[in-house]
Amino acid sequence: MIDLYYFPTPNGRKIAILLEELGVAYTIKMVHIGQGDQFHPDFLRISPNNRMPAIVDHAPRQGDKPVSVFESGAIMMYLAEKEGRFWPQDVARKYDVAQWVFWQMGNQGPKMGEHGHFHRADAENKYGDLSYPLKRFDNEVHRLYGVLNLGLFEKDWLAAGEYTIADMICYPWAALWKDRGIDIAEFPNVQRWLDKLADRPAMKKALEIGKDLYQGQDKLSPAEREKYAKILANQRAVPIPDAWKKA
Ligand SMILES: N[C@@H](CCC(=O)N[C@@H](CS)C(=O)NCC(=O)O)C(=O)O
Repeated sequence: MIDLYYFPTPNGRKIAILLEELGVAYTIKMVHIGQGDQFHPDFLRISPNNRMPAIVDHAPRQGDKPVSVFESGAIMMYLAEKEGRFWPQDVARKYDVAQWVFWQMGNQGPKMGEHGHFHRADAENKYGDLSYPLKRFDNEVHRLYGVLNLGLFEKDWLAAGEYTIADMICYPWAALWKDRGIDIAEFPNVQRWLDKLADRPAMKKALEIGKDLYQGQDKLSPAEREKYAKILANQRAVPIPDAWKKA
């Protein structure tokens, strides 16, 4: 059984999509990041980065100790490798998939995350002139849709000639084009790929999980947004939790 430490954001959804596609049994452990659950000492043991998603696998292939993994890219590789699906292991195709997983983790996720961060900060109208970071991240997000569009040229899937974790990990952020001021008609290969993925039953099921709890910061009331911002903005290093220290 897999425990999925989850909150309904694009990074959380990546893992729910893969688990639904795999048809593997899992339990959702909600990590309410707007209420600070990510700083609980028990969760920090699993994910010292105080970010979800994370998993604990109670039935690993080797040994009898539960295995925990944080960082969505690593989690997807772990699950795909364990189940022997959605990640071909011959060297050429293995790294065709890996390069897109790394691209997502190093580019699409962080840049779209910062894009949202600075646009929200600008809307608060109290941080002075943010025109440079806004321009920087508007350009980057546009560039990254172009990268996906190139990657999908005359192809159904991003990598390995089949549906893999590369597609699953890139989908949840790419699907947010409307909120990001992107005209998807500019990127027809991405549009075609998004439409095909949105139609998959596993995708539909995964995207429903936790929808009642949260649908993005833009959908929060001003009071709720302020509550989230208090927890999510201005984070600094967390000391070793007292609960970790031996009595
Ligand atoms: N690189 C990480 C990013 C995860 C991430 O940023 N998660 C956010 C929600 S989308 C989170 O847990 N935030 C809690 C916080 O900022 O304290 C991954 O891909 O797993």
